[in-house]
Amino acid sequence: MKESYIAAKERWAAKMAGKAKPLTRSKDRLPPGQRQVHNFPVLDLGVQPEVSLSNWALKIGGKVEIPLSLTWKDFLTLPQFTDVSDFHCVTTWSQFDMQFSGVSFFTIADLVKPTAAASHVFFKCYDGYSTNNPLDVCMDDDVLIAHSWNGKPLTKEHGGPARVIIPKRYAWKGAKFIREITFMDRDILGFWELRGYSNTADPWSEDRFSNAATPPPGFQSETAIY
Ligand SMILES: Nc1nc2c(c(=O)[nH]1)N[C@H]1C(S)=C(S)[C@@H](COP(=O)(O)O)O[C@H]1N2
Ligand SMILES: [Mo]
Repeated sequence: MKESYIAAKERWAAKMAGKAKPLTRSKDRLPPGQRQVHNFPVLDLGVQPEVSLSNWALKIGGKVEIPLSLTWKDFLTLPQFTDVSDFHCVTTWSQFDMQFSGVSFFTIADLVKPTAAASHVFFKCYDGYSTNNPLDVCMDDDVLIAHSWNGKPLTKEHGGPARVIIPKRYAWKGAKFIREITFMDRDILGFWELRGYSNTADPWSEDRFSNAATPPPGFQSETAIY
């Protein structure tokens, strides 16, 4: 087992036990090329699917020992987790100190038990959006499937009933309106990754677009299609 995984799980266990040290935030929290905003902009594909809680299900499968489909009630019965993180959108806005509550990715992984073959995770959403991440990016102490933001249920425009939060990646790597989580033995590209966005999406290295610091010719930006 990788040491980084064990260390992340240890940090997470401390958070779950309420024993995590308060985060000392560096002064330098704004990744290069970003500006801080104090509102919470909405970015979507122009569709905000209406999913009633009674119809909501989160399917989790692929390279796992125990595939599952969680109802809303099942989801809320799982151990609950609250964390504060910063949010960076590739369209250059960042918002600090976002408090999200929900279920940790670690909790989901412990339930379904990814097999040794699992190396990547593919996320599918109720609006047709998708995104992909390496498994080790998801297995971190700050990654969760959130149902609340700042103590209130996530609104539909921000991805309710539930959305994925991966603070160390640009926000497009976090699926709103989450519907399905598939553990994969290979990487497949999601919606924006197929359209010129970086597959790795690290805000600290301004890893915005695939193979180039600037958009490739003909690149359609997020905002252009809204
Ligand atoms: N299902 C879904 N998830 C999505 C998107 C989307 O269009 N559909 N947009 C992504 C992008 S590009 C960003 S920046 C964030 C925006 O989240 P927000 O609208 O809550 O700010 O969600 C990400 N997750
Ligand atoms: Mo975005």
